Amino acid sequence: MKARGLTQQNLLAAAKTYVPTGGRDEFTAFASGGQSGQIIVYGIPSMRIMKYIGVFTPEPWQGYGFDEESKKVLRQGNIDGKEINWGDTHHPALSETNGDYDGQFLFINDKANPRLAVIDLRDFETKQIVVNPLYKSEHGGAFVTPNTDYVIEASQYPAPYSKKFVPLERFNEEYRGGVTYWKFDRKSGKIDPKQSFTVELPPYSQDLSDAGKLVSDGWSFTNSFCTERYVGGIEKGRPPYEAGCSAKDTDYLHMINWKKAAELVKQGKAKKINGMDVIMMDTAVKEGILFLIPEPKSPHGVDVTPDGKLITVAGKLDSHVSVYSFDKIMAQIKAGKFESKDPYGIPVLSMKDSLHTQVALGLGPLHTQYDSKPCIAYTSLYVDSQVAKWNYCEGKVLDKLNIHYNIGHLMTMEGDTEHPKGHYLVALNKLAIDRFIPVGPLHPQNHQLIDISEDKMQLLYDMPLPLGEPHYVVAIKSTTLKPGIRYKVGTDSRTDEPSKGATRAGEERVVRKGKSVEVFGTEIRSHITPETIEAEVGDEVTIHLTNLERAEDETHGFTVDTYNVHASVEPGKTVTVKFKADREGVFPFYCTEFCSALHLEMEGYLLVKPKGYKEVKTVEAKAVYTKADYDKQVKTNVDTQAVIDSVVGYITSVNYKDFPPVVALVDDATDQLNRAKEAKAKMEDAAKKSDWQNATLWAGQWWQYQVKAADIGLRAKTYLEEHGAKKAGK
Ligand code: RUQ
Ligand code: CUA
Repeated sequence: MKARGLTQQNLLAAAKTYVPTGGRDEFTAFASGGQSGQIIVYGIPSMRIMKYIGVFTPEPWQGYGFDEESKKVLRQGNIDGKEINWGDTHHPALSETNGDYDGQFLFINDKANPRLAVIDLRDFETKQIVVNPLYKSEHGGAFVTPNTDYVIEASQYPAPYSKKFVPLERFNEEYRGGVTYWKFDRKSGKIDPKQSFTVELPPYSQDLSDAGKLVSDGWSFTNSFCTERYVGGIEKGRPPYEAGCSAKDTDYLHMINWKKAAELVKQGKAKKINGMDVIMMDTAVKEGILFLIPEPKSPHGVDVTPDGKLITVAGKLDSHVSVYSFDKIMAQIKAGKFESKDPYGIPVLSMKDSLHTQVALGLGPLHTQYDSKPCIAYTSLYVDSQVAKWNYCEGKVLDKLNIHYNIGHLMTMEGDTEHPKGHYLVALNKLAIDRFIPVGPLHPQNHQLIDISEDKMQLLYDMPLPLGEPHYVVAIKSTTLKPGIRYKVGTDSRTDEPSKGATRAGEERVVRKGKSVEVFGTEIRSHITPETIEAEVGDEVTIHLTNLERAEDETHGFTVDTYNVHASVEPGKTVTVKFKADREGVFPFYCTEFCSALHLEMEGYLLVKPKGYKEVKTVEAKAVYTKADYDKQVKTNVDTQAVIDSVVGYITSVNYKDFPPVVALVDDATDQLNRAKEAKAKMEDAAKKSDWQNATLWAGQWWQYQVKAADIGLRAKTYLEEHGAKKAGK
């Protein structure tokens, strides 16, 4: 403590966040990567980053955007044919079953280009991107309904639904907002655009949304920040947007009965616009599915309480949070008691009659999350740079904690579900200022971990995030996640279907048809088959690679010099890379993951010959190995076999079959040893002919397989020892 200049408080905080080697974090967080267009996965409380998931942006490590399967997903995000290679991700949402996280799927929106992505948590890969055909930007997504029937996405900056130019003078008449309900089909793991629909809304600059739960299930809530419908234009002498959009004291909370809306669509009461079913405002009003409630002032977050009874709204320019009562709202709707109508004829409820309470929290309240303890909520105070803990039932402030600095969202564990888990809170701060080692004018983002298990909140840890602005993050109990560790051999991981390029051991081949060269290859420690690929300038080269490994974490990579392709080939996966061999030359290809002792030897050549190239006779390589070399190698192999036998002896002496990761390792080791047999047979053949050159090389290959088998075997042995394997039959 002294040597490092730490306080006792520091040590306690360290003890609360420390996860020892091999340990697991209790919660797994999925953070929006902001302008990076990715998702960042990290553990809580250690705040160790586990993974980036490529979503709207190419991510080379995963081959995302560099292999054909993932390019197909990325290109689903083209807007009217325009290729987009980034996204401004804001709100990740985990799939729910009965209002609680089920650990199956993750959704995230792109504010800049109105898109939504689906990530499958069986492999943490992006499987689908859908483009909203009506909006030009969106912010109020992704939020799921309690059984993930729909993923909610609200527009942000109003724009005409059409793709045509419409002058700003027609803002009130032709610019529109909306809320889209994307239908999610859990079986296929995909959004079904045909079953999705939108409710047309006035051009009020809709903002965040949330789905009702329990008593309020079937409804969704979306706020807005510019019901002034102000159109700026400082260059024309008009006051700017920020002044015009905050002129009024209140904006509108939109309430939509989405269950009834879905029925209206089924009854044919929607209008098709750009291929999407849209419930127009007049229909929504006539059918009684759309209502407005005033909310103060320039509101931002809207968050439904775990019991679904209350809705918390925070206004950036108001020092209060406003808590609305769903019961009180429903009573007015039932009684047909409305205060007024907005310019589009939508009924407006009384704010006073809808409020449960208002609590003065501090300056710039933005977002609210809930605790596992009843009635406890936490709200971010952007201007004050604080987290406020308060009681929403009784309307009183309980505690405040300074954070660093200018907090936007905050997040408690499973804090937007019906059963928040309490314990920790993460503050997502807009500024870091002086918290970290200076790394230039662009500072890291700062996620701060806060202990909320006691009455007083305690700041535990600062985590710098080296990507875009963190908007929202969600955290789930780690044990709810059940990701796989390998694919069924030959799987296209983006579609989860068998790949057309799937290739089994021994069936590797190159198929040439005119200008096309199609390679069906495999990867397994430590070689790529085939090792030489020949093409002619102008050929279209397609390379499918199947990773034949079954052992955990035995990923291989693949790249070809100059041709801008890269694949990450996890066990069982089949990946395809494609390029035009548009220049002659010699292009090494290799595995990019350090996968074994002979990883560097996991290599080969793409040879691109000029057109009409004439073969020159190749000269036979001169023999360099003698019988003595051969005998020496064979002795090494026999000694190695003794090591393998002892490891096998240990593994089979214990209950290894009770450990699935070990069973997979044993399968792989057996594979390698079977291949060793083939190499040994070839060796013996050559030896019979006294071809000591080839006999020595095949003996070496036999040894390579042995080494790999031994390597796997030793890993299995370590695993068994560390996981308390017992003598078999005991
Ligand atoms: S935002 S700081 Cu959710 Cu995009 Cu509030
Ligand atoms: Cu496979 Cu390196």
